[in-house]
Amino acid sequence: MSYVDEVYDLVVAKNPAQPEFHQAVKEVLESLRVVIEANEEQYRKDALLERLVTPERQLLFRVPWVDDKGQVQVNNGFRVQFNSAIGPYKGGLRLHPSVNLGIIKFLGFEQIFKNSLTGLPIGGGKGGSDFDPKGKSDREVMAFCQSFMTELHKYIGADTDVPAGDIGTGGREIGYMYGQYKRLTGLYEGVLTGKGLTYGGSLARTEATGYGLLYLTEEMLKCNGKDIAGKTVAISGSGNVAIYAAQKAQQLGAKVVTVSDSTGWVYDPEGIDVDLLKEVKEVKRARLTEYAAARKSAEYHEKKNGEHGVWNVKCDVALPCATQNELDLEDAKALVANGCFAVAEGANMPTTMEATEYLQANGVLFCPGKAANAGGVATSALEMSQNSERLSWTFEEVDSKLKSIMVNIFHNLDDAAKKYGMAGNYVAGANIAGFLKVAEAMTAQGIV
Ligand code: NDP
Ligand code: 2IT
Repeated sequence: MSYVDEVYDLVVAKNPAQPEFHQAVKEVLESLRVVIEANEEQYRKDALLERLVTPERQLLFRVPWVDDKGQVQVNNGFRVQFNSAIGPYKGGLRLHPSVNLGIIKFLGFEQIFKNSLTGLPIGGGKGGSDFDPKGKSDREVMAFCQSFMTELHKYIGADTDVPAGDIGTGGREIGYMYGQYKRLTGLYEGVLTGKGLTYGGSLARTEATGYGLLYLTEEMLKCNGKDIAGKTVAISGSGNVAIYAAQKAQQLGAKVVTVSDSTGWVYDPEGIDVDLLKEVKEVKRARLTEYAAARKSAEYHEKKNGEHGVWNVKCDVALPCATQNELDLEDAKALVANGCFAVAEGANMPTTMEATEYLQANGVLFCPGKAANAGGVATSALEMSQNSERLSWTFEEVDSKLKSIMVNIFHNLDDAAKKYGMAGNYVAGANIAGFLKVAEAMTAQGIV
């Protein structure tokens, strides 16, 4: 049996009931096959792949907090410190009721390669909790965040592990967590990114993932003889990534016609009103029904099981920006049938493996999340740099660095795909380019 297959089987056997983690590992290992086979003897001897798929450390902890009725609630807390070969662990904290160890491991594993692709010195990690911030008062969110950090602070630090936002964790949550970290440790340091601008945050971090997604998409289209200007774009999600993806798409001259949340989606043929969307989602924390109620041109659709939602809408470019496995084979077929020619993942692993293969087989340009959404963590690394030098850069400075990072990422994965005989396969290119740097650093540092 090949080394790749052996290691994949090992992952399934040793990590039962973690389908998302298996999926992420499979996608990476499959596209590394050529690279692994060329160095199989050395990698096997060093157990390089076994080490790569095994987190350096996994922290699981209890998070008790008191709700507004005086009732004690208990959530599960997680931090997976996956790989520190190229820098301190770096990756977000997801707060969503669906969070479990397998989800955090899939996200942490992806983060290793994503962070490597940014070209910046950051290792891979991820964390979170099954706490649901939705419908909670600010006081309840604060109580949770303080309890979560009371345990987490023992394991993180500006030079060891630097968490940030993800689903359910935005500026409010980062603020409460930072306050508690500072109180417990007495340290005013860049231990979290995505901080507010008054206490060490970076300009453009809020916009970075969505903007970066569009910078990369623009470059991918350009290198394939196409232009984002004038194109129709379908976006899923209506959170941090989706909002700023929509904003930048419009600035680049595209028309964004959809957004969604977990209960429904909006089709707005005149183009999404981003200011209204921001008001509904960032200020009121409300449902998309409020967006539709305030906008004549918008159609609201309740989410139904088995329905294709936003992917049924005719578009040129699709940008899934909500969550994992939200774009399946049927969705991919609908996109191709409607003439969509490019898909770039704003979310982490939003496209199933079957859907990815179908899109690629049908000539759709496909850029995986670990490259396309790397602008968020890249700008987090820029926030760390600013914190270290006790300075803050202008919006333009951060944004122009972000843009050049995204353009570089695209060319790195394009070149890697070509070099290994898979021109145009950006999934393989991203995995190979991300892997090679980490593998070299792991090898150089000996068996640790
Ligand atoms: P937010 O919490 O700001 O927004 C998430 C959006 O996705 C919301 O519209 C939410 O709807 C929807 N959503 C979440 N979970 C589900 C679900 N299970 N089913 C349907 N819809 C869902 O998160 P972000 O925008 O930050 O994150 C979106 C994606 O981007 C995630 O995959 C994240 O890992 C990834 N990402 C985020 C980065 C960042 O910097 N924030 C960086 C790189 C990747 P609702 O509000 O109804 O739950
Ligand atoms: O998935 C991701 O890359 C993020 N949620 C951002 C991580 C970060 O450290 O900024």
